[in-house]
Amino acid sequence: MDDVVWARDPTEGFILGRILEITNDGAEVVPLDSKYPRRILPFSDIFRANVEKDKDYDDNCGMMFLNEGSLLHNIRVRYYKNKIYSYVANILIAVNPYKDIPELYSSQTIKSYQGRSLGEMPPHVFAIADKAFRDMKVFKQSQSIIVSGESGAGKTESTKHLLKYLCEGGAAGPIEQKILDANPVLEAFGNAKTTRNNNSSRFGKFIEVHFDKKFQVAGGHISHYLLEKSRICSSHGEERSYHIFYMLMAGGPADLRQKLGLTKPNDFNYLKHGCTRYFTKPDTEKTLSAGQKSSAHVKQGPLRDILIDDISDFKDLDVALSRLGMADAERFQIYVTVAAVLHLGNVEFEENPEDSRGGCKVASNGEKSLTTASQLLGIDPDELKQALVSRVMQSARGGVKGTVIMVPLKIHEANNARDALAKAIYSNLFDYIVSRINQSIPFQTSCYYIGVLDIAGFEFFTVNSFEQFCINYCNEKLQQFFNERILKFEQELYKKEGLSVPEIKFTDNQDCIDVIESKGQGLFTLLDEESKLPKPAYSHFTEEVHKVWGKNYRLGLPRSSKLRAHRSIRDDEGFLIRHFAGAVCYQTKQFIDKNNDALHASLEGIVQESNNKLIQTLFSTSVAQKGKLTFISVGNKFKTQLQELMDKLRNNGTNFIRCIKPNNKMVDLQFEGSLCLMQLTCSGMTSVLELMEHGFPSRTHFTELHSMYKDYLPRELKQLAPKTFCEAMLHSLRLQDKDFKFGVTRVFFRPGKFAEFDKIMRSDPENLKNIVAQVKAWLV
Ligand code: AOV
Ligand code: MG
Repeated sequence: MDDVVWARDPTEGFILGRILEITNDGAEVVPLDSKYPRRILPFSDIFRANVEKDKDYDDNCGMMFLNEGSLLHNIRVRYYKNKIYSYVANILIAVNPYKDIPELYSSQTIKSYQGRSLGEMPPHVFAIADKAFRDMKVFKQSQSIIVSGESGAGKTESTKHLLKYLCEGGAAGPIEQKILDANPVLEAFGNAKTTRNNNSSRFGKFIEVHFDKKFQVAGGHISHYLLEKSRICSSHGEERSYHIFYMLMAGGPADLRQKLGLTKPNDFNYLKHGCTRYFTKPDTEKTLSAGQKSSAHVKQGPLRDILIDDISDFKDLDVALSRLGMADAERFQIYVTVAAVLHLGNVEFEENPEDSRGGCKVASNGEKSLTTASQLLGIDPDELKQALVSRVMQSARGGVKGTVIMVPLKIHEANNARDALAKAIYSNLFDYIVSRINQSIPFQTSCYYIGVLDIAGFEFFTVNSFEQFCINYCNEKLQQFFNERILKFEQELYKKEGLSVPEIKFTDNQDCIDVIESKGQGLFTLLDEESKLPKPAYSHFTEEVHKVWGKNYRLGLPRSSKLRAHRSIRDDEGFLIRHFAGAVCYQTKQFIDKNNDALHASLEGIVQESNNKLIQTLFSTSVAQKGKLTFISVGNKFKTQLQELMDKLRNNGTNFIRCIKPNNKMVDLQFEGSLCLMQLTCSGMTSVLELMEHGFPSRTHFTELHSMYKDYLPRELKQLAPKTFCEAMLHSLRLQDKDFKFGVTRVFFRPGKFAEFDKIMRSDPENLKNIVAQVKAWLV
């Protein structure tokens, strides 16, 4: 089989074949399986293969040939054996199994990973959690675990398992329980069913678990990023809005629903254009009381996803909120606020024939909703009405103060004002809930923390808007950090330590980041400048973008306008960015709206003066400046938050988990090769593998190794200088010379070899005696 190669294939990713003939710049390959056609491929699409029947590797670096073909093959073979995890050196690859694998996450399994080096046990998220925990202790440094991958790849599930490991490692005390309780709450308010994932997180989060000086859990902190606001006011097709809306209607007690005027999703404008089903697990249904069963809207439509269960999720949410310290009254206020958003959405407008300036009024079928919404929000219905259909402006003429004038709004303007209010209420509620969770898990005695980042991966859809722009910018930054930590750092280290390892090429993406965030003229700045103009227009913004960055390689015209090469840009278009993971066209149409967090002043004023205390609180922050501002930049806030996050990540030790989605159908046992390969490439895994083929992925300072193991040895050996100690140890063990190398300050191990070493050191005392004897012999 030695002439067998991996040949690139558009659907499988790679298939096995034999080289028939070498051509000028490639070769003709005949696939082993005759169902695939022969092909002529460039050398960059052909890799050496060494396929042993049924064999797979825990660490992809353990294979004989490290290349894209063998990586994909190993991951595929393992996937079909239910081994969803594997390593590329210290990076964990996790393939979403889309099914429960028994025992994979049991408490027993958790125990079996405690205190074990990476590589000693089969690959697992628990192994990464334990590594982070041990690194925190040994290096006295906070740690981050960066979980990435595209929508539905399994980031949030992995995050939950990591937190469970960190919090349940000992006995889960009250603080640990609260950190775990945060999750159902965040998911209820921040997750939704999309076409890609039935439980898609529509926000990013960084969850810190803080430890005291005894390395016991001391508290926690959650930072959240970019809740998707457009979803609050609309959902389409098979998608839903945030789970909480459906949970309340499906699972809320009858008297609560009655007080809140909640009927069924179909009755609400914000929900009715999307999927309006509730989800219930088949077994939950059996346990429902007869009364619940007969209520018209409990059983709607087929049971599509047993993982979402709106009825039992509501119960879990309610319990979690109360354990987090939110008593009955506060929880009630939260549900009131959620319901208010829905009623607000039902306030419709129609032309006002009595208004000569083309203004509008609340339509007759919207009056009732207006009243309900006002009641729930604790505000006067007439004032709300007034604020929705008109806008107070200070005339520029007329001296210092200016004259206050009322400008009537057109129907679409009133719709926008209403939606802006609904979005502000809901997203402020989300902020509030996160801050309440944070209050209940304070961390005064913290010394170090382990932070888990769960944020959406690179996105490119048919239409990409401001949300994709922000998330892809974030991924661009994270990719740079990954390159910095793994690739650049690796090369520089080898060089510094005097190890000769060939240079690896990777594209630095700083130039792309510059286009987006640079101070004077970055896209975020251009957008903010446009937003501050008296009459901002997306077409003008788009023009500016091309004027400033048109000559830069990273920026281009969107595909559709490229076809009409020399015509000017049409105003429904935008720009294209060549990201590290591929080119994406952004449609700028809604950039200006989506980038603005400000409510118009009259609306802001009303909610601030609400006699509902929660509503008042939601709008109490920065009262002073906010009331006057007409523009609050979403992009700028995100940029700042991301900078803070990057600063944290740079100060911490790092662990990466790359999640892979095996198919788009959300089913088990289906591995689509090319889809997986693309994700491996986008996440930088294939470049890492290339680097590792020649490298030494685990390394430890002599002093660290010395302090880790000195206690296993008799006193006379403990006193050796760290470097001598390490040399003596390694040469005395049965490790082969090619498996490790001595640098200037550290010892380097080939993949998996450090675990072997660790195992020998921690083995039984008899074996240790042998080692001591060998060390002594080596020293003389
Ligand atoms: P995501 O967080 O990466 O997407 P999730 O973690 O929500 O993806 O995973 C999506 C679904 O895949 C889950 O609801 C589970 O049904 C299934 N799944 C994921 N990991 C596992 C696992 N280890 N074992 C069993 N099933 C799993 V997004 O939030 O959309 O970017 O915005
Ligand atoms: Mg998620």
